[in-house]
Amino acid sequence: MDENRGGEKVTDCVFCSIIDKEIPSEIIYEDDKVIAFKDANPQAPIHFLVIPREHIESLNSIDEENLELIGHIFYVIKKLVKQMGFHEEGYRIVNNCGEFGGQTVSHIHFHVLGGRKFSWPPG
Ligand code: D5M
Repeated sequence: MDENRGGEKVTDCVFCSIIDKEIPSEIIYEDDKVIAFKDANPQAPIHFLVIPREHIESLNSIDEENLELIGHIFYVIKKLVKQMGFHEEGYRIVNNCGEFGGQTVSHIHFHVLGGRKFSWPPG
């Protein structure tokens, strides 16, 4: 188990298993607070997820203690898109929250999508 996860592991959580390297994933970035890895079901030429090591179920579970973490996630996204070279053409960040929001994995995650033009409104 990852001793640096910042919270309890949830045994039936696929993203906790990715953090603990119990299941394979294409990790593109990690630090002591977050990891980023390629989405297994990409919806764009570039599609990765950024998640906290701490198991937080969704945006509904965020409180004041998590504000720095959420800011860190967005700062990591900004650095990664710049490093990967698609910051100027633009990109989309998505957080699906709850059933109506389309959330299928109950470990908060931010989708980063790029490499094509996106339409609005989303489906
Ligand atoms: O998005 C959950 C996303 O998580 C969805 O785009 C697929 C992705 N996913 C699920 N399992 C894996 C593994 N094992 N590796 C990489 N990506 C994965 P949501 O917003 O909850 O609908």
